Amino acid sequence: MKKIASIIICCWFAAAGFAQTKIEYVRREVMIPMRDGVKLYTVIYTPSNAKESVPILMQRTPYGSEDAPNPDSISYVKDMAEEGYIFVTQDIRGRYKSEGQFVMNRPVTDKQGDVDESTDTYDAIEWLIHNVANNNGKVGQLGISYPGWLTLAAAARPHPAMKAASEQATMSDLFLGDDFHHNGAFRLSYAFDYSFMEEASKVDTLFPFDHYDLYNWFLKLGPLSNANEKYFHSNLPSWNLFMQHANYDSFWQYKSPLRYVDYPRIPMLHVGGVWDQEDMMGPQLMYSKMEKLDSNNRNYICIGPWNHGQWSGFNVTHLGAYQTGSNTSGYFQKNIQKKWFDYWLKGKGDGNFSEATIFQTGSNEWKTYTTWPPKEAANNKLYVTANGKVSFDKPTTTSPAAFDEYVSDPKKPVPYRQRPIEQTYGPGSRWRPWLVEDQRFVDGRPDVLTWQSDTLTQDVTVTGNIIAHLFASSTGSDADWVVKLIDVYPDQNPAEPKMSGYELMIASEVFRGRYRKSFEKPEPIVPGKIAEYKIDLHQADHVFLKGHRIMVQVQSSWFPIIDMNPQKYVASIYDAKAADYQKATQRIFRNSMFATYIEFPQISK
Ligand code: PG9
Repeated sequence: MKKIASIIICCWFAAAGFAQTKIEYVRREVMIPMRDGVKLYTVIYTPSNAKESVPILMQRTPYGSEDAPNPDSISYVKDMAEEGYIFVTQDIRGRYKSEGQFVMNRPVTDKQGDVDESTDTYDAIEWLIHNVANNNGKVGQLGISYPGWLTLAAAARPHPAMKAASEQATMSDLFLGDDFHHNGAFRLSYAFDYSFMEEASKVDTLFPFDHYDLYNWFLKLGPLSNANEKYFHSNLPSWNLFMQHANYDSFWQYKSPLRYVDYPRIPMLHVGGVWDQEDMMGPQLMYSKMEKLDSNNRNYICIGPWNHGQWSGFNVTHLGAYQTGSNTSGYFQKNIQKKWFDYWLKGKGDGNFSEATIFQTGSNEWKTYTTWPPKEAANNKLYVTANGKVSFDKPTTTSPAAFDEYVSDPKKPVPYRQRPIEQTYGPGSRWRPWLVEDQRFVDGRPDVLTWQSDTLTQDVTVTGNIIAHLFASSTGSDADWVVKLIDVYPDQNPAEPKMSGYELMIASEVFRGRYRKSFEKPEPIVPGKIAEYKIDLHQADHVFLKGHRIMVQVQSSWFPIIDMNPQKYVASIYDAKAADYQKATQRIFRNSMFATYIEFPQISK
């Protein structure tokens, strides 16, 4: 199913449409032997008429390399191809045309004799620098998403010839955030689709759903144990592992790059999208983890107005309805990515890179910062208050009745995007832009709470890490909390009529209540007792423009991207029975003692 792969991998196979340039590329396919004898299928494009030796730019992928087109025909690397690089793309072990066994996100082990993605990259580089003519002995690696994580893993234990890397939309910790869980809440529809796609066969395969609207299909599935009983029959290793490791145990911790990634051993450019529907956290978390140990100033980040991997496309000027006002992918490809690799691999340029290059949404301007998030940003607080309002002033009321409430019903979960909810990578899927969908589709639902500001009389900018502090109670003994920070456009918006009244999510996240004290050791919620939930909504740099309003929403389901919390504590949600799923009344408090707020970092002008 190459079609699926070509949609999601965003590697050399992105948007086409450029004329041939002076440099001619010659394609070659080889099987490169690894230290344990397994051979990996590799496609090499070499510039036949380059005047000098050139570096190797490598990408490794689980999505199939055979269709890798000529590198000067795709926007992602076209600028580099025009000036001459050797482009290599390799199927990782066990996928497509490579030998060996595939293990999803096989962790770096550091055990003598073991193979993992860093040793495979090491062996591939060793072979390439000795067997590809006219290379200059310098290798760079890049990739988006799984290929981004492969880059991160390789750079964690780099071959001496590996001189620079750019992980782009890497997944980081798969329990705390990114593809398969967010704060312990299981990403049901994504995990279901993706484990089948990668593990049902050596090549990408779509699960044969018998419904188009998967909201209904997952609702009908009922308890999660039904997935194996009815469909997978314990044949998918990743799905089985999800079912067996309900908490942040040693399995997840061992798998996490937080364990095996330390300082930037080689220069690293982290790239992410603010609206990345798969791996938003990865680049932010990996940048900040490495930054703490970056004594040689080799760690950099770029965040743009993109969904998953959108920066690889040709002339990207919008995401869904959101217009960025300029070609953001072109800017990235030419001014950031190419300059980066040219400097480290070819010695071109002055090497003066900005620590953080961030596209500020709302104002639609590229900004640079010397620290990210900016150290100088003051942590202002945006409170939810009475009458559905938000305010930068803390509520003064001491009334215990200062709360808003709703009933969360597992039989009627809130859809995470407008229905029909198509298969993630299926035909007609609107998965990719869902984080910028107009949130008006949940307006009026009794199980979604909304607070908003008056119309802003001046621009309000938020820059940095947005964190929600929810003071909440539930009548249940477990609960999910979804918090959304939303930019509400003016009801009449002549500049962009389509955006009139639009409710654009700027930041959002889910938190599974049982993990409020520890992801390793979940605890029931005490019914009726107010507890604080600290929920990282990740980073943003956004201007709420004059005339707009700032909105906050809270709800307890986001279905089926997040599985429905039974709302009754059971040791493992994966063993929950149908009868465990119960309605619960949720209260969000807004008095002086229990003041729900959002950390709203702001740089003073
Ligand atoms: N989001 C995909 C993925 C990355 C890493 C692990 C699992 C899934 C991807 O697009 O490659």
